[in-house]
Amino acid sequence: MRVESVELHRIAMPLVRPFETSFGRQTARDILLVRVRTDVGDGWGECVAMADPVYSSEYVSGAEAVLRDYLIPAVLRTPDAPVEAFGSLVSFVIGHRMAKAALETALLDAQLRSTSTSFATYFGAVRDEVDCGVSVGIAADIDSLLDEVSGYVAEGYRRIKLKIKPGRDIEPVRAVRELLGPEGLLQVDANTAYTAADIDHLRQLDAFDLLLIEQPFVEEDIATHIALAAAIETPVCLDESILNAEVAIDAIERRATSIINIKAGRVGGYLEAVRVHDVCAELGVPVWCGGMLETGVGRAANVALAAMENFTLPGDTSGSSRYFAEDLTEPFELHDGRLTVPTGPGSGVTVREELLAAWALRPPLTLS
Ligand code: NPQ
Ligand code: MG
Repeated sequence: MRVESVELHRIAMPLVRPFETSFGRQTARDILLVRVRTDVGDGWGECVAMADPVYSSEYVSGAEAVLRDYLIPAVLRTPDAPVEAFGSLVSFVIGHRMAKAALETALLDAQLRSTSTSFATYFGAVRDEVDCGVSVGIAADIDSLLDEVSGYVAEGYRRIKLKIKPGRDIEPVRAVRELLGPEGLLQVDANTAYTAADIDHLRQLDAFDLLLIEQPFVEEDIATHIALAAAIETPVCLDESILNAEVAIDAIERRATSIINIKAGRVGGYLEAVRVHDVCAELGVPVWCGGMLETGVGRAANVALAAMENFTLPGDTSGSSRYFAEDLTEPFELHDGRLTVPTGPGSGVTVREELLAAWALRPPLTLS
């Protein structure tokens, strides 16, 4: 495979409902897509960075700049390299994992399409469908929260994740636990909204039989996660803190986390995501697939990843309609609370180019 050119597409997609987390309220998704054009065909990757640097230090215009100025030029200087060499090709760039992941995924898609191999086969997936959960934003009040959760339960979602923050935690969780009954799978995600002073407060969550509490403290603060994990029955799960397989091993060995959320964008790509999966499996730590409000391009790859053996908890792999009225690819639809793992070459989905043009924020940038 020889890379001939790389395109950056920037599109806007309205969300079907505002999504509020401890870091703010989103009403639209500002999306950056990478297309690689090679002598054996095209490949697509989606950058999961948000419009603003509020989930992590990355943001979409920054990702676009580092792709344009560093990552894409590095690939164009070594256009024959297989995707497995991409990590070392761009290791001179520190961080910028979401930007790297988008380009690596596009290369992987092109490479696998050329040999008619699916992402799932390449990852070593063991399932042909995956259990789906849904992430529920912070609601205006308990009644609207219960309405929203009831709708997702009716759609078949197998696990509910509530976004929480100080002052919007114990009572919403209590209400949703009552709605779901004792058997319903329920977990919470704080997106770093708490501090060490909140450990006693968070212990109240033990009353609600949660699957886990996700990332209560800032990314760099492994120590406070260790302290919470020792003080609480509810398993602690890290998201933002887990930047690669080595950090995962360290956090597990120090007992900061007993379950891990894997997002390929956050760890620099699907190849590293597979490594995180593998080290967690060796250490007996279950994982689940996170989500970043992806279009069908990113969703397809996530569903393939979630079909690996140690993804034993339902992921934030929701249906397309959870976020978008219309998807950029063929839509992902739940069947009995599950999504079907794509089997076609590469990601197995097709970008609807007429929508790409209709939703473009600006003309694509082509580098060659
Ligand atoms: C999480 N995702 O697990 C993230 C955070 C998140 C599905 O809860 C726009 C783009 C809005 C990406 C809101 C879920 C977002 C976003 C939240 C990611 O922490
Ligand atoms: Mg999270």
